[in-house]
Amino acid sequence: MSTIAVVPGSFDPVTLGHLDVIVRAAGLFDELHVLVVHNPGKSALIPVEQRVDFIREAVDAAGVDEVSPLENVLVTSWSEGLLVDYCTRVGAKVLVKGIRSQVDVAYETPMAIMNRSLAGVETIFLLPDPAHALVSSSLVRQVASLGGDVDPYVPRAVADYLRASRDDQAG
Ligand code: COD
Repeated sequence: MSTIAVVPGSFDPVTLGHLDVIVRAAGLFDELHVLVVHNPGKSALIPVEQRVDFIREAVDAAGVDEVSPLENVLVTSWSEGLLVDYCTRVGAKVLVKGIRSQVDVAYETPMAIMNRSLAGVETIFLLPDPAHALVSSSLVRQVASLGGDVDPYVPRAVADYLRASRDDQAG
C-alpha cells in the first residue's frame, strides 16, 4: 500500500522555505499532495489558482535539478471544509508541516492533536533548512510591498509577480 502525505499551507506566496520542505517530504513518501488551503485567519494577497500555479512551476523546476524528478508531487487546492476531510477523501494518513520556531510549535501542536482526534491523521514536523529558516510569506509580502528585493526568498516568477503588483499599486 502506498503512503500518501499532504503538505498544507496558505502559500501566499510560496517561499524557498516551503519548497525545501516539499522537496524533502517528497523523498519520504510515495505520494505527496501540496494543498493550498484558504486560512480564514489571514487575508490573502494572491488568488488561490495563481498560488497553485507558482508551486507547480517551482516543483517542476526543482525536479529538473534533483537526481530524481518530483514525479510523486501533486499540487492542488481545497476549500470545502476541514483539512482532514481532504486527507480522508484521498486516503492520506500524514500531514507534513515545517517548524521554524517555538511560535510554530505553539501554533501547530493543537492543530496536530485535533487532526489526529478528528480523523486519525498524524502530523510530522520537519525542521527547516537554516538557509531558509527565517523566511515567511508575510515577511516576503511586507518586504515586496515596501520595495525591497525578495529574489533570495522566493521563486523568480513569484518575485516578478510581487514587483508587478507593487508597480500596479504605485501607479
Ligand atoms: N521553512 C520551513 N517551513 C516553513 C517555512 C520555512 N521558511 N515557512 C513556512 N513554513 C511552514 C509553516 O510552519 C507551515 O507548517 C507551512 O509551512 C505552511 O505555512 P503557511 O504560512 O503557508 O500556511 P499557514 O501557516 O497559514 O497554514 C495554513 C493551514 C491551512 C495549513 C493551517 O491554517 C491549517 O492547518 N488549518 C487547518 C484547518 C482545519 O482543518 N482546522 C480544524 C482542525 S485543526
